[in-house]
Amino acid sequence: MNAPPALASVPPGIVSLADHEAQARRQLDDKAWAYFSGGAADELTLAANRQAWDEIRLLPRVLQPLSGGHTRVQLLGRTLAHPILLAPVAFQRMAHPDGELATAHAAAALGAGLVLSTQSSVSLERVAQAVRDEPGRGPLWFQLYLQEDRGCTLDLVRRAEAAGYEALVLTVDAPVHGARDRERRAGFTLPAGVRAVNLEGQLPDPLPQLRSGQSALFDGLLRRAPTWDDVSWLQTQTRLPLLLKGVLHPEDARQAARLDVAGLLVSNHGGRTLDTTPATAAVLPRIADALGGALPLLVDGGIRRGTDVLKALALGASAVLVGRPYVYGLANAGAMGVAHVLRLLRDELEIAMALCGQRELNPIRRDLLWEPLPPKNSTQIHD
Ligand code: FNR
Ligand code: LAC
Repeated sequence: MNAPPALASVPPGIVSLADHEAQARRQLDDKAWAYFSGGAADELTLAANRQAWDEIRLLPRVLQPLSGGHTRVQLLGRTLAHPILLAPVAFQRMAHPDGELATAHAAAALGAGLVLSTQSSVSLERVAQAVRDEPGRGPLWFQLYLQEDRGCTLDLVRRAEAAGYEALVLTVDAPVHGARDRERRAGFTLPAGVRAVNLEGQLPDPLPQLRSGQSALFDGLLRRAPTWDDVSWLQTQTRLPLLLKGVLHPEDARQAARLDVAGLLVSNHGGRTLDTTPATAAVLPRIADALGGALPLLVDGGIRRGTDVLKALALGASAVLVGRPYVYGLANAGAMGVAHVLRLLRDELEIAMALCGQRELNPIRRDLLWEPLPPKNSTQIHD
């Protein structure tokens, strides 16, 4: 691995996550930019994720006691310093030579939870070893993609357990890549030296000979696509808590609760899989209502401000994850950049809490969210 410049610093004038994004655009080549920033198809969900947080208005309370306030939350039996985790993002050495190692160091220093991708470009063992003994670090979770061969899946699970990961996050919304038009236009391929190192040595089974009329997708690539049975199977194979990432339908949330999973990540994969799904900010309260507190909920997609974090918690999440913003921080200044992104978000969260009269995050007042009244004298229109 190339030695990075010792403690690169964040360029002056970067004071928000949007500033990091603009700077990263200058930092990354066109292909890496297309991969990290892009979404699926027309990128409607990608845009909707952002827009939905922006459209929710906060209705602050004044003159509330604030002294002794803090951002601590409870999650899976642990107290976290704050509710911001780093979402699994593949191939981070494409953003910076230190890749996931820099990200992990920054997360540990800032007490942020880290979810490492199955497709990380630094091995899951190296990442865990670098940070697992850091005092004050947040949770260390491993994101799992079920491999076609269940033996290979088990191998990954055993490695994650042995390395010290504390939960598994099974991603269920991407049995196949979305239609990544932006990547295809840019001619995206992984640069030399950046690989899914955790999966090395795994040879995919040859695809079966298709009979006429069979689909290369359903009868080929997806012939062993994961199902709910695999979730139950996985639960019998590991002592680690299992969370599901990528649930949007309330009925799927109920099914997950029936299987007694440890938690749900309400996510549309940052708009990278199925385009035209609703924004996660719109889905979250419906899932929260469907579950009535049965499972801890986390949410990601378009979270860029401390106010977004506060809104997510008011809508029923216990914590949030951010994806692209920290990768932009990584591209801009390595570990310092990731730490800066986390610091900005947390500082903004504290300011938002103080200005909303919210000393703690639990309990959080639902009436913090503004709901416009229907227009006065509006008449009900029946058809
Ligand atoms: C992702 N995401 C993702 N999710 C996952 O479960 N495994 C993975 O390997 C990846 N890889 C990945 C790569 C890149 C470049 C991006 C942008 C995203 C999805 C990620 O965990 C998360 O759901 C979204 O990124 C959240 O949205 P924001 O914060 O990026 O808007
Ligand atoms: C992605 C895959 C790796 O979103 O999850 O690029």
